[in-house]
Amino acid sequence: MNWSPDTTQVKSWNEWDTLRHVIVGKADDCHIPPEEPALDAKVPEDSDMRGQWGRRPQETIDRANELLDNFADMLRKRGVRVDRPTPTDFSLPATTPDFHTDSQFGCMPPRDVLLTVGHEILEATMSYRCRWFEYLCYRPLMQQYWEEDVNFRHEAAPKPRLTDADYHADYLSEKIGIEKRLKWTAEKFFVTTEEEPLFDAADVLRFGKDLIVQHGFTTNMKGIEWLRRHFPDHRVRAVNFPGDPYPIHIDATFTPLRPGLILNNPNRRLPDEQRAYFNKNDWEIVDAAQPAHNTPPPLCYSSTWLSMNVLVLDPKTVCVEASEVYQMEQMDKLGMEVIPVELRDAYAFGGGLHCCTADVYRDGDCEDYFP
Ligand code: DAV
Repeated sequence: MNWSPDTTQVKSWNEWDTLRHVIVGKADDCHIPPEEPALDAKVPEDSDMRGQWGRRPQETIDRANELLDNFADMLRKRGVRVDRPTPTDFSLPATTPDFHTDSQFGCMPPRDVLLTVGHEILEATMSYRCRWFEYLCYRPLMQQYWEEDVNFRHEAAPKPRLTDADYHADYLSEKIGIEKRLKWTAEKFFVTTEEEPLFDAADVLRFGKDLIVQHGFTTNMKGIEWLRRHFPDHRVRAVNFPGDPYPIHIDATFTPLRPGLILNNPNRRLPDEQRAYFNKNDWEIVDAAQPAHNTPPPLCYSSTWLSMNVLVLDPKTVCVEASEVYQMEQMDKLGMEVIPVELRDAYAFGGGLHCCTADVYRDGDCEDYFP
């Protein structure tokens, strides 16, 4: 059955086929959560965010929402159906029998929480305590899709305990230093332990039959094994990017644009032995252009490499952040039509154009790109 705007269908097998239906996040009530192990490990040591938390300033929330609304409107004008989450009260603490944290995070980056694979949307375990309840913001949509599409599979991975046993205490010291961080990354010694399966959805890239998953701060090997058992018809492959001192989420590191073409962050190169898998199947891995900025915007967790956190609308068309002139130029040279989208003032709320979206429907079927 082809896609029609009048019926809800959930289906998306990859990152590039023509996008018809998407969720775009919201910045409402977003908080900088109090310190906690996995989150702390990601805050750069020289960041303006160290030691401060609370609700983000209203004018920054309003500005981020203006940009997200404009992005949603632009997609709608191009015929894409856009849904939005329902924010909960993020000032409320997150408390379970196993942990307590004084506030939550927000619902700007749905990509971190929701993994769409075929007709299924899977809620990730998550790995930060402050994001444990974030799936609730998407439940109204999940319920609606479930009512409207009899083929939709709504799944949730086992909620993790997130006790202190989930985190390596070595990462909790104030100053670790980049050199040690890089050594730890190369050794695959990350802040999360192997206590229980953990993964964020944004560590997973969908290449039809293959799911490529980054092992790092937010996804451990047990999380990857859990995905392997959950998707028995897929090949689930773990990848690592040794050049990244703060490895969370694959989508500012490795960006497929269309069958056969991937951008890789030149500071976080995929090791040769892992590259071979792509190269022998005729995939070209190209160094991404440099970011246009030397620093992230204020109060931002992410690096300047959100430049390559793009949303592919179809194999010839890509949304790139409007100030990322070098990335836009490279896309143009690679034969992509570029749609500039202003989003930089929303980066602090959890990421870029890929992060702030989650697929509901793309054309195409499950193909084997690595036969
Ligand atoms: O480069 O800081 C950001 C990914 C956000 N989902 C980075 C990774």
